[in-house]
Parts: sequence; structure tokens; C-alpha cells
Amino acid sequence: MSCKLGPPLETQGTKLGNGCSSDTLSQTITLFLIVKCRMKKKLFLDVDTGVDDAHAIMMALAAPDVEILGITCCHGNTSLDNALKNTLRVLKVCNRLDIPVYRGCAEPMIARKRHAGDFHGKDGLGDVPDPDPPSPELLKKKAVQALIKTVNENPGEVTLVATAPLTNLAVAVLLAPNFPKKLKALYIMGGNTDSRGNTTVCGEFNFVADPEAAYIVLDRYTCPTYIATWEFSCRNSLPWSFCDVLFAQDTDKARFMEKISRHTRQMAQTERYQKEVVGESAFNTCDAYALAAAIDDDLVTESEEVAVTVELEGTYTRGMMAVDYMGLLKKKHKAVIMKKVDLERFKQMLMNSLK
Ligand SMILES: [Ca+2]
Repeated sequence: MSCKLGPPLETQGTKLGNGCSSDTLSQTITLFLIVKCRMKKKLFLDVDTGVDDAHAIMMALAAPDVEILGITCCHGNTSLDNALKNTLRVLKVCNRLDIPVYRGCAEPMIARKRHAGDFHGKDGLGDVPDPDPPSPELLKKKAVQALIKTVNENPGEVTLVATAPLTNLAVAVLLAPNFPKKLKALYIMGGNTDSRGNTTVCGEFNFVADPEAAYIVLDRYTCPTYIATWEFSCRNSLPWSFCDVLFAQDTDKARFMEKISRHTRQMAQTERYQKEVVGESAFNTCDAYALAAAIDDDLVTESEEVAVTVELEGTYTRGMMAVDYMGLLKKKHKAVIMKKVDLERFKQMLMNSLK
């Protein structure tokens, strides 16, 4: 987190009317700013833990100035039950089973349920057996209520990072229409800008898996909203040689990540996947971009602010994000669409996440 203390006070040494010297005042203000700088950034995560969600969670856990207030799980890459188990598994590897994990929505609002089992493995984490899984008794119920309660208790302070189909978030705003106004910001991995699909002809997985939810969230979350789209993640992907270096770190976290990533690495070599990607096939851990941008204000180096919505009716385009460059939708709220990141910064964050 960057923090600037501002210019020095020009009034230093003068006496104030209440008998308090401006030196004391200056010191107090400096102390206040230092404390504020050291305050942790409060994050709440909404995930469907597959391999890239695991990267994102581990990145958040490794960041020194970040506090994770809770994690809600949703259907998506795999079934809700698997997403819950996988999330606990990731937390266990990081020794952070103290973070509450909540059971969210098991199905989309209206759409037919779909998973990304081909890519992430049937269990969502590369089908590598877990000989000593964390107890499911650790899991908590009522994800949506927990999200609303946490945000209400920390008004203006919580950054919500959503790396799953947006069902939990949509249900939350239907139950509590004003709660998004109390969010500091929302970061989403999902949608697309160039009609490039990775699931349907024109659709990205998270939005296609629950188009109605994505529509509701883009319409009703009027807090600052940042979107890491499919094409953006492809264009900012990393060489496979970096992936080798990342996983070669001599830590349990790196060994775990290498193990659960084997299946997705194989899938990334398939002809089908080669057709999905924009540009060269490379190491693309989509969800980690949204998370990295949420914790590092200097990560995104190029972006654009545009009103967006989601196509709900098209035969080929249902679930596609529509980008309203012409302003025809007359939407006041615009989202920040990420375009480029500082790749060296991102690489360092990935390396730190497995240390
Ligand atoms: Ca995800």
C-alpha cells in the first residue's frame, strides 16, 4: 500500500490559541497518518476455489498490510461443496484456518448450472487427493448474510474481491439494496471486452455461469468497481518459464501449488484452450489479477472507465459483457476496466504468495 504523508507543515514552532504548540500538533498529525498507513486493508473474498482462486487467496494471505475478514464460497469452477473444501485446504496450507469460510449459493439464479471441471479438474483443484483434509465443521453457513453484516460493521472500509460467478453478490444486493454503497470498492474477475469467449462463443466463464447475477451486480453495485476481464488477463499473462521459477521455491506452499496446477497446465496445452486464449498461450492465473489490483493501488498501469452491462437474451452472446463506449445506456455509474498491469510487480506478488 502506498501512503504519502504530504508536505511538511509550514506553521511548525508557532503557538496555537489553545496553548498547544504547533510542534505537538504536527507530531500528532504525523502519528495519526502513520497509524492510518499501518492500518490493514480490509478484504472480503467471494470465490469458487479452483486453481486461480487458490493463487488469489494465497496472495491476499501473504500481503503484510491486508486483513481478510471472511471468505464466501459460490458454485462455479466446481460444485459448492468442493469449493468449500478447496478453500479450507488452501487456508490450511497457509496456516490460516482461523479465517471464516461461509457456504454461499449452490446454483445460479436462473441459468442452468455449469462447472469448469475440464479445466480445473473434477474437484476444482487438479484432482490431487488430500490425505488429511480440514474438518468440514469449520465451515459456517449463510454467506450472504455474513457479507452484508461484515460490510455494515465496517462502513466504507471493506474491499470486496469477487472471483466466482456473482450469485452471492446479486442475492446480497437483493436482500440489502443499500449495502454496496458501504463498500470501499468492488474488484471482479469476469466478463470480456472484445466478445472473446472462453466458455461460450462470446462469453467468459464467471459471467456465463450466472448472467442474471452479473447483470444485477454491474447494475446495482454503485461503489467504485474494477473489472479484470478475460482478454485483459490473457494480454497480461506470464511466460511458462516464470511459472517454473514460481513453483520451484522450496516451500510447502509452492509444492502445493505445483501439485494442484499440473492438471491445468496440461489443459492449457490442449487445442481447445489454445483457441480460447487471446494472443500466445501463457501462464494466466486470472483471479490473481483482480486480487492483486485490490491490494496494490499501483499495479494497474492502464485502464478505462466505461459503463457496462451484461447481455441476457442473445442466442450466441448471453452472458457477454456489453461495453457502452457510446454512452447509449445512460448509466451514471461507470466501471474501471483494467487494461495493463506492471508485470514485474505482479510477478513479485506471486513469488511472495508462495514464500
Ligand atoms: Ca474463480
